[in-house]
Amino acid sequence: MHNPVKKLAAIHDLSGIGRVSLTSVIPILSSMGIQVCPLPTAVLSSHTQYPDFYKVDLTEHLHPFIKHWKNLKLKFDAIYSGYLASAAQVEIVEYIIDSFYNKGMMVVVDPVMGDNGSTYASLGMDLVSEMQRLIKKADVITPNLTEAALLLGEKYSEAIDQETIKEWLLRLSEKGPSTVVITSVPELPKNKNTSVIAYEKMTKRFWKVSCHYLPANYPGTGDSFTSALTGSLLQGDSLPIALDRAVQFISYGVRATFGHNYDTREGIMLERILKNLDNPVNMGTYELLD
Ligand code: PXL
Repeated sequence: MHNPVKKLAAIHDLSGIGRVSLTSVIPILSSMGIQVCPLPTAVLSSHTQYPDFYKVDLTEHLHPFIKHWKNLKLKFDAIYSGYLASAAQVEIVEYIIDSFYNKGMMVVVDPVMGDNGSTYASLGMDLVSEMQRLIKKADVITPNLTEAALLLGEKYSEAIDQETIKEWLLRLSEKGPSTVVITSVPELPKNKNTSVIAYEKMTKRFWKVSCHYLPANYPGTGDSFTSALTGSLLQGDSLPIALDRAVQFISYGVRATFGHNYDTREGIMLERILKNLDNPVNMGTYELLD
């Protein structure tokens, strides 16, 4: 059946505190006119960067959820996975992609595993090898620099040059995805700018969007970035425009939050900036790299 409103299956956790995963994915994509159908991988009291969080892993419940969805004969315009609570969930995500496959469906995999050179608490290293397999089924992947290094078995270093990033993008795209976006790439001199760099296999083009770096670390910005990027692509934008919109949205969120004396673990104040998703990109800053 045709979806008058585009329909997206969102396979992420639901964390009560900290604006990560479904609490970012749902408002962002809904604001962009996309229907989000959540398939929660886990329910947590907060994200895992707070001490003493409580986590309920939903691995054993996912197949019955999917069975019901299959009976409903749903057609998804996109499947978008993020934080998986166990390595065993990778196989389940692969099953969902195969079960709901239709021509024209976009598969977005954000291989959420870590940031700033370390892996998130409560995730095992067995997730890494499983995630290396999952990205083969994706059209779009959005690892941050830490996750890109894990996927390629490379060492994480903040002092990475652009040529190496381009080589990593090519190597990741050779595994399957037609679009690879690496986020949180520090630009030298240190702490001046941060950028996202992307490769599009069809056009063989590399794109870069930079923004000014502010010295604060907000959990969930990766989830918000990939959600805004996915929404933009589903709305029909080109990759560089989608990158621009997503970077501008996150920069705006960081700026809206940074001036307040606020617990950074709560993430960016999404509620204040959701309306920006309606704005056109008026001064795009994307660059085409040689
Ligand atoms: O934003 C990534 C993320 C998603 N889900 C959970 C997390 C984190 C990062 O800390 O803990 C549960």
